[in-house]
Amino acid sequence: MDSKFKGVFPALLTPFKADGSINDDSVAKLVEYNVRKGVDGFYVGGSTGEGMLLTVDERKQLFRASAEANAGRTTMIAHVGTICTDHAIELAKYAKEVGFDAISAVAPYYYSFSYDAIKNYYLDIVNSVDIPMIIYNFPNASGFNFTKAIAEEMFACSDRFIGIKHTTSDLFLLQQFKSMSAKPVVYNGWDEMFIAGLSMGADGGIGSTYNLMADKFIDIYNYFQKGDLRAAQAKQLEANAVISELIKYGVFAAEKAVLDALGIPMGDCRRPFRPISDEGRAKMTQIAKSL
Ligand code: MN9
Repeated sequence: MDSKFKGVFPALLTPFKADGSINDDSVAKLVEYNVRKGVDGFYVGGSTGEGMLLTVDERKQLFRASAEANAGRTTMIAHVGTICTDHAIELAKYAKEVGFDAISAVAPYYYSFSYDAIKNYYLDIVNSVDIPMIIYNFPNASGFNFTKAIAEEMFACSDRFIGIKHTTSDLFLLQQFKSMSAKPVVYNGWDEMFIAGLSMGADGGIGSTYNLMADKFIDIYNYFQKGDLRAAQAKQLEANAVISELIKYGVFAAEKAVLDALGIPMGDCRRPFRPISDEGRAKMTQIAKSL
């Protein structure tokens, strides 16, 4: 596996201006802020990035703005998943064109598509563009749970499948993915369990809370690699003290409020997400000072 896919990847938040359009300027600031902290790459336009609430054109705008800001310094993964295969293909082609290293997609949701439909969705996407694909396994959101057997079967169809972003607390399954003959790169999806995911074999993590505290996750990763589990655990507990507050107020809106307080204007989340409460914003301003 290519080592550029290992490590700590913020699931990039998408900043909006007051009129609701994407704020390219803040995309650049947020990318810069995290590149300087030493992240290994970015996962753009996924759940955290409100990808499914953006138009296809906006998703392209986000890919372009983030790739330009990154300027080849770290590994870029574009989330192109949607329920419409044609849109996903259009996004995948665009991601490749603006320099992304890989694409990723959640399984198509809402219609309870058959396994055959889901498999062909992935194959249609990977056959449309010659960059690697990282499957996004998020059963709570997509309604479809990859098993090791299903993943084996899909990975056998194309060597463009290189990894799995695993957003469930089933870390036995994470380890089972790691034991596949295709040797996929596997990312931990719940930030609050990063050290646990690493213990079960994760090669890194993709997370929303990394946007504002990547340093803590880089520390967890590095301590873990050195075998200093006590120090890694202490950092995880520090991160979790923050995460437990973010979750109370709506995680993405709360993360945006912390970044606002740190000087990167993020705006609200897109409707139907609700804006953060005044109480939540005050709390996030306090958290920003503590970081
Ligand atoms: O991409 C994120 N997943 C979702 C990963 O938000 C669905 C996580 O980073 C969580 O936001 C985070 C807080 O629960 O672990």
